[in-house]
Parts: sequence; C-alpha cells; structure tokens
Amino acid sequence: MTNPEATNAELASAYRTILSVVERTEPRIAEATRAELADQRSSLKLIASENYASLPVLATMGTWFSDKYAEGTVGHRFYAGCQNVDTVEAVAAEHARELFGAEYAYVQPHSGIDANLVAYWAILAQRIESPALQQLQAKTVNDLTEDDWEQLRRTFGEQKVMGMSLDAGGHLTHGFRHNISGKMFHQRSYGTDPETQLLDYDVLREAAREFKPLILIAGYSAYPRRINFATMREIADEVGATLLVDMAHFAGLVAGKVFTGDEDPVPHAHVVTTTTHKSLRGPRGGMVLATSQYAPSVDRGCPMVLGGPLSHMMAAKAVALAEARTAEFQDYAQRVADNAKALAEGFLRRGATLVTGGTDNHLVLVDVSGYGLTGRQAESALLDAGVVTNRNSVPRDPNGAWYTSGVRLGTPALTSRGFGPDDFDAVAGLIVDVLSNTTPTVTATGAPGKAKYTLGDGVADRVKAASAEMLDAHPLYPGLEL
Ligand code: DSN
Repeated sequence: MTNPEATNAELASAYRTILSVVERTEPRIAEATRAELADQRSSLKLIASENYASLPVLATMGTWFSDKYAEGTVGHRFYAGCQNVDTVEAVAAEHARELFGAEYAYVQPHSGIDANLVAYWAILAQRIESPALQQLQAKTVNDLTEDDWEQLRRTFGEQKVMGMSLDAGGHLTHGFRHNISGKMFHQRSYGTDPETQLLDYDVLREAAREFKPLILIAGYSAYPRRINFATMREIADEVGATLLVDMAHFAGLVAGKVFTGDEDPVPHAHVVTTTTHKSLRGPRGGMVLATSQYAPSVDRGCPMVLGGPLSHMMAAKAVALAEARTAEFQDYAQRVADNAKALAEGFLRRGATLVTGGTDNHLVLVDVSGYGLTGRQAESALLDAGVVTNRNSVPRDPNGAWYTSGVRLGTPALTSRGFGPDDFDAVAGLIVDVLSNTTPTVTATGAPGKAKYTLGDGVADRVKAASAEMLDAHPLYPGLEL
C-alpha cells in the first residue's frame, strides 16, 4: 500500500466534501454514514468475514463507472461505449491472475454466491451437454415448481455435489438445502471427526467413492484449520469429480503467501471462487479463477448467471488486488494468522473450549456451551460490551443453526488496524470476562432460555473501557475526520 497516513489525509477532505453535499439531498444518509464510521471505529470488529478496505479502494467504488452497462466480457459487450470498462476489467483480471498464479480470472461476480453460481454453471456447461441448460433460462427461478426441479435434475443426469456440512464449518452455497445449490443438485456433505473435529481425508475419500459427485467442493466459512488441496484433488480425480475450491474466507492468506504448496488451492483446483472483501481486504464482490479448460464457460457468467457487471466495483477490485501484490500485504496476511494463534492461545489459557482445539488460519470458533450459553446469548452479550462477533454452529450442534452453541471470531479486521498478538490475547480476556459474567434467563418452565440473558453489573463498561484504550492506540483511517 502507499503511505496510508498521507493518503488518508488527502482523502479526508474529499470525504468531508462528499458528505456535506449528500447532506443537502438526504441528511439521514449523511448522518448514517458518519455514524457507521463512528461505530466501526469504537467497537472490536471480530466478524471473521469482515475487514476494513483501504480508503483508495473505498474511493474507487464511488465513481461514474457505476452508471455504465457492460454485459458481456472484455471486447465482447452487449452495449456500446465500453472501452474504459474493458480497461478496468482487464486490469483487475491481470492482477488476479498474477497475484494467484491462475490461468484465468473472472472479476465480474457481485458476491460469493454469484461466483459459486458462475462456477456451477460453468462446470455443468463444460461437463454436461444438455438442453436443460436452455430450459432453465426459459423460466424465472421463482416459477420453477418442484416437478420442474425434478425434471431438471433428471435432464442434468442427476448431478451431485459434495461439500462440507454447514455445522462442520461449510458454507450454505455448498449444497445446503435452503440454498439454490441444494435444489439444483443432489448433495451429500462431509463432516469432521467426532473427536478431533478435524477433517478426516480417509473418511471423505470413502464417502466420495460411494457418492461419486460431479463436483467436490472444498472451502469453509467457519472451519478454523487449513485444508490440504493436493489431497482434495487426488480424491476428486479418483472419483472423476471437478474440484471446486471456495477460498472466500482465506483468499487473503493465499494472496499473502501464508498458504503455499498443498495449502494453496490455485495449483490444485479446476475452479476457485472467492469473495474480495474478507481477508483479501478489497471491495464487496466475488471472483472466479479457473484453469484454461473451464475458462470459456466461466467467461459466459454474464449474462448466463449474472446481471450487468458492476464496473465501479471491478475498478475497486483492481485497486485492492494491486495492494495485495505488495510486500506490505504479505506482512499483513502473516500477522492475520499469527494474531489468530495468539487469540486462540489467549482463550485456551483462560479455560475456553475451541472447536478443533485451536486455529491455523484466520478464525477461531469458541464453543460457549461450557459457559451455559447459546451462541445467540453470547453474541448479544458481547455486542452489549462493544465486541462485534457472530454466532455460529459448532459440529453436531444441539442448538441448531439459529441459536447455535458457538461464536466465530476472526482477526482480519483488527489486524488491518494494527492489532498485534498481545492485543489479541487481551481481546480473548475481555471476551472470557463477558462470557463468564453472562447468565441465561430462565423460561417459565425453569429451564435456561436460548435467547435472553443477563450481563453482570459493570461488565459492559469495564470491557468497553479496556477496548477503547486498544482501539485508540490503533486508529481506523487515521487522519480521516468527518
Ligand atoms: N457471510 C459470510 C460469512 O460471514 O462467512 C459467508 O458468506
């Protein structure tokens, strides 16, 4: 990155001007924008999928590229006048290819779900020749009946996907029943070992041999460990599956060369999808990387699956990817992983239970059942104390996906602010303070409830005061005063 302090100072007056102009049109939006910055500055942001993009990335989103339609792809657009969008898309794709060592990069997806849909359709289009692909386009998804879906599945040849189960840390787009991926495909999920809570590749291999998926999906949003993608590819090859890796959560660790060799998905997977706003610290959006075999089908993502590309977001992706190609970003990525270890050790030292017993990526999953709490109670009590997390299922969670028994924490955002291992150790202490001093409210039957709770007197103030010291020491966007 360029000198962030100097850049922030230059951009500060631009943001002040923009907000004063917005204020004249819709003051509530100017006020909410200022309030959001104040909130983000004054809370411990530990949501594992969130980060703080640089001001140059944020500023690049707000331009007239937003006004341009550009369906199609570089050099082949359905609209005239796309020469500058072509430049933006080509530069972003070039950075992505070079950063990740990918044969092909597609930077149009608007989100991670969109990137996965592009990947699914590309894999189907590449591997299956069927009129069903056209048939689905003739109707809108909302018009499809269960019979239509059944018909489509039959025409697709009963295609199957296999991904990590939601409660083991997988993502809903990997075949979960309430996501389109669980409707489009027959799906089976793989979990983790009941004792170690780690992926067991031998069990996975056996399940894949039996199920024979067309697509084997690797990737997670709440599994605190690294994956061996060489082994995943071996399994995929053995059963004739296409290996799709969704690296949305750990793309920053791949970009920053923390995950290399067998832990780098790009040399091993046929198709890799990601978001750009999590550990990669870019604008909100998605991206697909592919081998040249799959590139022609991925390249048809718009209009096959996607609406018109968001050219202003592709421009911001290009800036973020350029930042991710620097030595500073590699240092950042290493600190994300080191800080996660410090956070995990801080919890273990204070007697907390962590799923898998620790972490070797950017996230930690705390099992809060030992404190007598559900994930929902823990999440709410922590928020009362200015600690922003999200509740998450733990493997074989008795409280299901709504209340859950876990809280997921990630280090990417606070590492962007400059927090180090000692800070994260202290953060673990603050969280344990809140969890140990929260009691579930009992229901009318006398049993502990799942949502309501009481936070002990003075705890929120104590934790907020300690957080404020750390947050002040690591200011967010220093120099930017609105
Ligand atoms: N919503 C993202 C997360 O929090 O992990 C994944 O889609």
